[in-house]
Order: sequence, then C-alpha cells, then structure tokens
Amino acid sequence: MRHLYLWATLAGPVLGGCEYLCDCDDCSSDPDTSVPDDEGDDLEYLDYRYVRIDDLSDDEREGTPGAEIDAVELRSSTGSPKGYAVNVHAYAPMNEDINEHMDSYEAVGPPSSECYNDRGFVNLGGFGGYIILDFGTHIIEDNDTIIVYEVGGCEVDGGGMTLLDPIAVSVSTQADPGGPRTELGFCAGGTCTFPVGTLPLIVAED
Ligand SMILES: [Ca+2]
Ligand SMILES: [Ca+2]
Repeated sequence: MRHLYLWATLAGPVLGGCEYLCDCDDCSSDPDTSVPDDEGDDLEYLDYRYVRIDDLSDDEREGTPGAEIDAVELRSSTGSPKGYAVNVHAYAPMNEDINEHMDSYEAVGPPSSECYNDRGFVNLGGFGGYIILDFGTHIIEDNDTIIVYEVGGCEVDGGGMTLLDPIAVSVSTQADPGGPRTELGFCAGGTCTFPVGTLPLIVAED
C-alpha cells in the first residue's frame, strides 16, 4: 500500500488575498486570480487510531520478562481523559519461555496491576517485543497525550521496587506492524507520558 505524506507545515490553509501572495505592485484588480487552485480541499486524511509500544529493555538481564504493560491512556490537548486502550491488534512477545504474563488484553482498560501484584499486565518479553492497540472510537489527534502505564518504579508489597523497563511509543493510521508510523519518543519505564505533538497528514487513497 502506498501512502502519500503531506507534512502539516506544507498542508496548512492556503492564504487568501493578494496581500499574502504577491507584492502589491503586482496585484491585479481582481485579487482572486492570484490564488492558486486549492486541490487540497478535496483530500481526505486518514485518522490516527493505533498506538504501538516497543520493548527496549535489555536482554542481558537474565530472568526478566521485559516491559510490563498495564494500561495505555489517551488524553486530549486540554488534559481531559479520552479513554483507555480498547482493542489489541498485534502482540509479539519475546522470550516466551520466561514470560508468564502473555494475555495481551491485560493492557486494555484502566490500570489494574496495583504495582506488580502479579496480575493486571502483559509482558513484552524484552527488546524486540511489541504490542499495538487502539482506543476504540477515539482517534489520536494533534496535541493529545498518550500515557503508558509500565509497571516499574513502584514499591511492591513486602518490600522492593519494580523494575523500570524502557519503551518506545509510536502511532499510526493502520494496524499493520510493518506499516509507516510516527515515533512519539522513548521512556525509561514506569508511568510514561508522551505528547503527541503535530502528526503528519496522510492522504487516504481512493
Ligand atoms: Ca491492566
Ligand atoms: Ca517493569
């Protein structure tokens, strides 16, 4: 599938009126004749619906099953909650032999692990593991925030702290793991906040 990318900076609203487009010495009596055809008005853009979490934790830590993903939350530009992940589209864990928590739907819904109480999360298994989710009817928009609840840095009942596992987060308009995606950034683990910023526009194919 071929996708055409139009970056937001190039696809902004066309400036109307001669004062923005030319030197006024060159203006005709009809400024509308200076406005180029705006074919972009007819373009449809794809919605960003999918969030991907990649496990970046080090495989050299023997006996550790990698990042523990408890929940993924989407918030609006104003900080108000839009919702938690609803569906799982792909789950590719690593190190399955040491991974006891492989129910990918543990990453759906509000946080539930209560700091590594041996439930409520799914392991990605170490570097190379990933999971792709969506937020149901909620799309990922410019200036939203995505929060990933990785179980790390919190105190376990009986003492000790859970291990921080680094992750990377990206978003896309399609669920295909091999498709194009926009990286939002990296985090050392624990509760990770990723500002969405301005997403590149992707034109829908006919
Ligand atoms: Ca959970
Ligand atoms: Ca962890």
